[in-house]
Parts: sequence; structure tokens; C-alpha cells
Amino acid sequence: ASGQAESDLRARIAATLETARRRTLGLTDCLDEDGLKAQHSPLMSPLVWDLAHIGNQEELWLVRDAGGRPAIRPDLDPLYDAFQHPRADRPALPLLAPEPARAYLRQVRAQALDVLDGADLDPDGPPLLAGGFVFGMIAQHEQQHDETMLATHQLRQGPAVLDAPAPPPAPADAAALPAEVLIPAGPFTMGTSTEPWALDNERPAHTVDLPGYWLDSAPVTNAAYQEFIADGGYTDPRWWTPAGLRHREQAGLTAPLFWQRDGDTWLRRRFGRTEPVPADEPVVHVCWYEADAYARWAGRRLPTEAEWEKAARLDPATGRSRRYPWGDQDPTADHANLGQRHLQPAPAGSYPRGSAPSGARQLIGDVWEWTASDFEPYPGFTAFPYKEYSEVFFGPDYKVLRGGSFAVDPVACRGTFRNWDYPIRRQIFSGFRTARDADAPHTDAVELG
Ligand code: AVJ
Ligand code: FE
Repeated sequence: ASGQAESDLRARIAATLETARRRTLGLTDCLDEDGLKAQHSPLMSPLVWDLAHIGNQEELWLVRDAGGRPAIRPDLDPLYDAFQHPRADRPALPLLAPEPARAYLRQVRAQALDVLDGADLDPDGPPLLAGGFVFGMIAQHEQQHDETMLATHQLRQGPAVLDAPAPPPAPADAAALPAEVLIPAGPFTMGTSTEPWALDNERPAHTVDLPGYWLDSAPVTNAAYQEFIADGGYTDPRWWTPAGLRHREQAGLTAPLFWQRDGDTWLRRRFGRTEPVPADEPVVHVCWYEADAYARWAGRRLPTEAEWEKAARLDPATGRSRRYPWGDQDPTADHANLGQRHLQPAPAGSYPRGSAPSGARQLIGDVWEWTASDFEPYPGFTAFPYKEYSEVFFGPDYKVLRGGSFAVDPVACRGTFRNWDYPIRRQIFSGFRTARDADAPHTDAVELG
């Protein structure tokens, strides 16, 4: 690489690491020592665990492995290894207190920046460093934990400590958007072999040929989801898979997480405040079983992961797959609701500049979208740099989510990015949109009989 390109890349990496760190500190400086050490939900780690885990992964993969530097705190490795301790057990560990954890993060970061100074970032150089991969991987890791920490804040009881401006109202044309868009039959390139910071599970690029299908123009809204509830959708066994039915009964599901009924209306708690459920916002905090049941009730189905990606990436004019629905440029505030700029999804039909060629909106940002697909490797997959990032999770236990939420940073979100979770999970910022085969009949409403 030319000297200029390499110094631009170095500057971009330093800025990306700094953005992640500012968010990590913003999410943890706002609580006192007790608030950081407490376990706000058995589903989540105490925030002090995430904090030092972020530093420990940076030490392991960037400072030691890529940088070849000596270990800083090898004694911390077992404490912050996610595989050794389930989240529920983490509060009982002898964790670093908040101040020592922050000092540890600073110490690791100083070493990481020193590694960056001397690193060979040549795309044909050592694979961990090529194109700055390990720095991108570590920035994505920190941002993913920042999203997880935001989910912990949402689960936390007590007065609000986070604040952000509301997203802009829906654009004038949102109400006139067609309910669904047609994606014609044909092949497209799924995954990537060229995106420098794409993780192993997004690779390699491969061709997938799909029959035609219709896809919702926007994610399913709270208003639409309330119709499903009002129609008795939660208790009608026709809409639920056997596993979904069992889970619905066991967990007592009657509405999205954080919703509560108040007479005739629904309220929801969001980051310590209670407010009416906004009708035109994408529904969030539903599990895969709820999304799947809704889709069936609507006479539709969840899109497969390939259907989601084709809609989000294929440019029918050229036959090329793009990085994002709108093209190859990185997201700006006009394209998508990302990066915890707002602490809620924007109304359905927002972000016309972020539209896909089909006219579908909000494929990137706002809510993670559940897909019908299990998390499986692409043909030709190779674990890199370690099996524990993706490979150990492949199989039927996890469902894939696509597109990113308002809570995830642009660095950890793109047309090829794959997220995964258990089908019962709903403390994540998860919503969905629905699909139907192009040759399936259109149903405006389900016949209830
Ligand atoms: C890709 C979001 C499923 O949170 O378990 C964080 C990301 N991997 N630390 C997760 C991750 C290791 C991962 N997800
Ligand atoms: Fe992690």
C-alpha cells in the first residue's frame, strides 16, 4: 500500500477505536460503583465484567497475538473468558472494581496504539494485520459489547441515566410506501471475500439463486403487532410452532418485553421512563417465536437470511452486490439509525436515502431483524482468527438476525454482517419484517374462523 493510504488507514483505525472507547465509558461512567457491580438481570453480566472483558480481548488478540507483545495481565484471562463463566455466575467472580478496570483499559489501549504505529497493514501482509483486520475486529467486539451494555441499561430498574434526542419524525412519503416490494427471481452474491473488516462468518462470497419473493417495505410496527395481540394471536395455537408454543406457555409471553397494559392502551418502559407505545415505530424486544407467530398470523413468513441479504445488497442494474442497500458509501445520519445516536427505532418508513433499489427501507439500523435461518457456515468457511468467534455457535440452536439496530455502531453493521441468538431471546434490540413467495396469494388479513 502507498504511504498515504496506509497513514489514512492508521488514522481511521485510531479514530474507530476511540469512538468505541468513548461509548464504553459513556455507558459506564453514568453509574456508581454499586450500579456497575450489580447484576441487573440474570441474562446479563454486571457492567464491570463487560468493561474489563473488552480490555482483556484487546490484550489477547491485538496486543499479544497480532502485536507479539508480552502479556500485561495474564491473571485476568480466566476471569474474563466468556466460555468459562455463564453470565449468571459472573457477579460472584473476583472482578476488577470499576477504577482498576478503567486503568486496565487505558494500559491495554496504550499498547494497542503502539502496535498500530509499527504494524504492517499491507493487504498482502500478515493476515491478522492485513488491512487493519485485527483492529477492526477489536473495535467491532467493543461496539458489540456496547450494544450488550445498552441492553443491560434497558433491563436495569431505577431512574433514567441515559438520554438522547428522539429520531426525526417519519418523512412525508412514509404513509404512501407500498406495504411490500417484489424481489424478482435470480442469483446474487451473498457474503464477501473483499470487505477488509468482515468477520469469518461473512466469508467467502458465493452465489445464491433464489425464487422471487415479496418483502415488507419496512419493519413490522407496534400498531401492526398490537393487532396481532388484539386478535388473540398469542393464544392461538395455529400460529406457533410446537417449540414456540411450549416457550410461550413456560415464559408466559403476552406482549413484547417491557410492555405493560394500562386500561385500553399499551405502555412500555424504555431506559427508565414509561411512555405510551408509539404506533408507527418498529416493534422491538420480541423473540424469534413471537416474530414467527406474527408472520404466520399475517399469512406470511419470516424471510430467510439469503432473502434479507439479496434485498439489502443486490443492485439489479449491475447485478453486483453492494456493501449497503444504498450503495458502497459508509452510513451517515441520513442513511440509517445506528450508533446509539437515538435510543429508540425511528418510525417505519424513515430514511428514504437509505432505501434499497426495490424501495425497501430501514434494512440497516433501527432494529435487528429476525430471519427464518439457522446460523450456519457459508460454503468454504474457515474459522479466523479463532473458532470461538463463530464456529462453535454454528448449528440449529441459533437464529440469524440481520441489519443492525439503533444500538449498534456502523463499524459492526453492514449488508453482510450476521448476528445470531437463541430464538427465546428478546432483551436484544430485535424486531422483524415478513415475506411471502412471489407465487403465493396476497392476504390482507387473516381469516379468523
Ligand atoms: C455476535 C452478538 C452474538 O455477543 O455473543 C461478543 C458478539 N462475541 N464477544 C455475542 C461477541 C464475543 C456475539 N454476537
Ligand atoms: Fe466478548
